[in-house]
Amino acid sequence: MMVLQEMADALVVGNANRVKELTEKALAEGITPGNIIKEGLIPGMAVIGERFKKNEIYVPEVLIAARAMQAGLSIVKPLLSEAEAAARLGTVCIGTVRGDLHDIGKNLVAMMLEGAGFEVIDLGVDVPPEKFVEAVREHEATHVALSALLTTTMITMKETIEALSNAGLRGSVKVMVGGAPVTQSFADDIGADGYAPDSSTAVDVAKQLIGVA
Ligand code: B1M
Repeated sequence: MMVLQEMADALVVGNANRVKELTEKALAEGITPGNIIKEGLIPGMAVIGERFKKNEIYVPEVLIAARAMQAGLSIVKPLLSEAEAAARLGTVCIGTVRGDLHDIGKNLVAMMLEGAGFEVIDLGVDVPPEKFVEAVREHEATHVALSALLTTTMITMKETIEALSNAGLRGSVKVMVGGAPVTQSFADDIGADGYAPDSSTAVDVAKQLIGVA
């Protein structure tokens, strides 16, 4: 459908007003909120993810595109039927771990996951392990995404995984970790299920962990 292609193109160039207009037009044409997300907003965000991964664009362009995505998403999200909401890929509880206030990278990961079709519960920064545990229970999360930018706070990722285990939730939730000082070998050491060096890869990893191509 033409309007959805135009919406994806407007998102890629970060034109939030145009995305908003086209979202309203698509709704007026009778396109369902779920299809607007799946065939307009997500494909646009997927292009941004690929370009970011190839270093063809940088953080500012991703943030501008994400703002355009939010312009459309904020209109259609409240209109999603229960069935459409249930068709989401999964629910991710994301946060920057206790003691750490860096949130730019975490916000990018949250936006990319939302743009890829996940429900994202953003717990913010300086999030203690108990808050992750509570949120996983409350939202029946499929994934937890932990961000840390300080070498001194990386250890809290391990504590968070332990808290999930102690709460009996470890079997039902996939834990992903990331942030500048985090590595695959650290992720393996602390028993995380996945590691992503950047926000686009975080989407790939989140999907792989639940067997979605
Ligand atoms: Co801070 N800071 N900072 N800082 N800061 C760093 C991280 C540092 C490397 C700077 C340096 O010394 N060169 C250093 C850490 C050193 C270390 O631990 N080895 C540092 C320090 C020391 C500090 C303070 C202690 C400084 C002080 O007060 N003495 C203090 C700590 C405060 C605290 O957290 N308790 C502090 C404070 C701050 C500001 C508040 C001023 C500000 C944060 C603002 C904010 O986030 N709202 C800040 C900033 C901006 C930085 C730098 C300059 C930039 C970080 C950033 O936003 N990068 C940073 C130096 C640097 O990295 N060059 C630095 C851009 C962002 C897009 O990248 O966050 O890596 P990044 O996210 C990427 C990936 O890592 C990945 O995807 C993202 C997108 O591709 N990713 C994930 C991130 N999270 C993920 C989660 C996932 C998956 C992937 O889940 C699955």
